[in-house]
Amino acid sequence: MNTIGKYLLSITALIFITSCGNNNNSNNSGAMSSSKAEKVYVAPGEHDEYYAFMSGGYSGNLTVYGLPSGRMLKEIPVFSQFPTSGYGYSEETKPMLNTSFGFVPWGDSHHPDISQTNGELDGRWIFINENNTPRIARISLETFETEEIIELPNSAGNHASSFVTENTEYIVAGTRFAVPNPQRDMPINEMKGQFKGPLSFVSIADNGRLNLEFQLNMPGFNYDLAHPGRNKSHGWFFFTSYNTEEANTLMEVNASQNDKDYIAAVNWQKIAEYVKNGGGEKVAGTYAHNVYDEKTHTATSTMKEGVISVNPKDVEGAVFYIPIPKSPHGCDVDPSGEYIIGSGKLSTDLSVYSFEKMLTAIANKDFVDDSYGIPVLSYENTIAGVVKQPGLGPLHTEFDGQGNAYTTFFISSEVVKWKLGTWEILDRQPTFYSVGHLMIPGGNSRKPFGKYMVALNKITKDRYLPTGPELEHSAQLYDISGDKMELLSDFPTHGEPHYAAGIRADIIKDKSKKYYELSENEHPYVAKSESESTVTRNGNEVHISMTMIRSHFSPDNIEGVKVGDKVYLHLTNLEQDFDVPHGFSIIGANTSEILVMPGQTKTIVWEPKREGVWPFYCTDFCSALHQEMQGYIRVSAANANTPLKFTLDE
Ligand code: RUQ
Ligand code: CUA
Repeated sequence: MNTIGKYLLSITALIFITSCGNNNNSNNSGAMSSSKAEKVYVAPGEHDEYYAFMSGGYSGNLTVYGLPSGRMLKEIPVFSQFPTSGYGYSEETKPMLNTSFGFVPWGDSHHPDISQTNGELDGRWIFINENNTPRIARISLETFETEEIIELPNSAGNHASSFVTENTEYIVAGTRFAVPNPQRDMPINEMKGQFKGPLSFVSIADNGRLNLEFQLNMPGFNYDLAHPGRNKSHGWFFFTSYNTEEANTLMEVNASQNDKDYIAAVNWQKIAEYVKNGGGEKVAGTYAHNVYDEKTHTATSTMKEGVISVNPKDVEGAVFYIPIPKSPHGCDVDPSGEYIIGSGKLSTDLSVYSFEKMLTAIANKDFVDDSYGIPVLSYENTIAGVVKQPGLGPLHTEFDGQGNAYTTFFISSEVVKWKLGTWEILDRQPTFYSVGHLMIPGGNSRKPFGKYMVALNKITKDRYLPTGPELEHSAQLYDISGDKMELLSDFPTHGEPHYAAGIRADIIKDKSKKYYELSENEHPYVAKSESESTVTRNGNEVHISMTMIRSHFSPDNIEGVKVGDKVYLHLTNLEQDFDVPHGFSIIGANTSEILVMPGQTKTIVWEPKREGVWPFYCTDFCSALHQEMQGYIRVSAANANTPLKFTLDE
């Protein structure tokens, strides 16, 4: 090439590069940006159109955002103690974090999913799984509080969870790590054929109660993600698996040997029927089942023993494997229920399977192999189509309800929109950077609300002001109502959002609870009025039933407490008004702060270690006289005989 040619080429390259840069920057300037600003602007006093519930990842919690504004509305404590409200610290909520391993006050939450009726989001509850100590939580969308947590025994790395079937019949929990089942002492390198991959099915009663109905004792692969069939495939569940090699070391190499891993297709209706008729055998498995009672404002933890285990070989026609290229991650089902999308992380193409073709192949017994007695269908006879060269490192797919799918690509940092059925790529938009999950409100249902898409990115660098080595992950909001996705805004999330669930706000906002009825409070130590407040001694236990109302405690002077006592402060907030919590704090208490909602009773324990007169105060700025909301407890020596006395205004 001559010099001029080279020169032209480099100019072109330069233009290309700068125009790329300008593309990104054009988001921030000119008329375009004002129209984008309008799209995310929610005027003061106005409400957002959608709720978005973002997994808190390693925070163990769930955060609530408004869309399109990206304003964080609340953090709901689930699997972790939460100082802001005292969840997991108060005596009433500590049992929520009990497990068969004891008190586990910090978890790793992953995939929230909202309850459904006839395949549409009904806004009763949201479920979320804990990965490390396998658990599933149910959160009320009236109170936005965690009401129930069930542990999954015999499981490890509860990742393929907590996805809901279309009438909220079941939520599932896979095991991401194959483990001996039952757990036992054995050499690690003998895992092949010995370890198992139990898939748990937890049923949900009309009042929300969870029940571990059965575990499908699958071969020892790693079950990574799952989604229920819906519409025509209702009754089935699909799980991606990796490490069909059953390698136990240097997994990044050894678990990537096979050309194909499997999607497990499970007809759960068949298995539930089998179990109902007495099928399966009861095996060992200890697990905690923790339930929060809204009337007593108290959680109980029950340790349960034994679970029904089903051998997949014993239920004919219920479990099949479908080959899928290269270590799949996401497993997503489109709103019609016909297409099952498996994302092979190391594959260059995206494989989409057909539910109909799968049924035909099963009917024709078109099996190419079997794996530990489970029939393996052929790739060719189940594949619906392939999205060619869509990007690098596909992870997750959501749907807009208009026949389009949106897949995230971790390595090439983009969301790609493509058409179901024709498999053509319609649009691609960069994300900043390394997107994991994405969420379209209602995207995991028959009827997605296809207006917005949120990309949940792993890497944030340079998007916001630096905050030291740790940056909150970045979420990006896209308008997907047109042909092309349009990036509207960035906002930080809390913890690592593995997946999210979104719902139209009007489905739940009017049901949202404003306060707890004091008249319905059945806490054993409630004081429903100031005249009911008491202090009683029982050996070295002192129980104080104290009330809180703007702007004093009753009683506010207490004497007769001694060093070595165990003082239970049962605090009832007498307010019957929206948004008037009171707090409580006393120097020297380990649980040094608690927040009590109107009509609620909560308890902290204080073991005074020193004589003196110790002040306590309200921690929530509740009125103009909040600073006056305070009191004293006199603590005498262990052998003193200071009489027990409690007063308000003498
Ligand atoms: S998994 S990317 Cu739990 Cu995809 Cu987070
Ligand atoms: Cu009550 Cu401040």
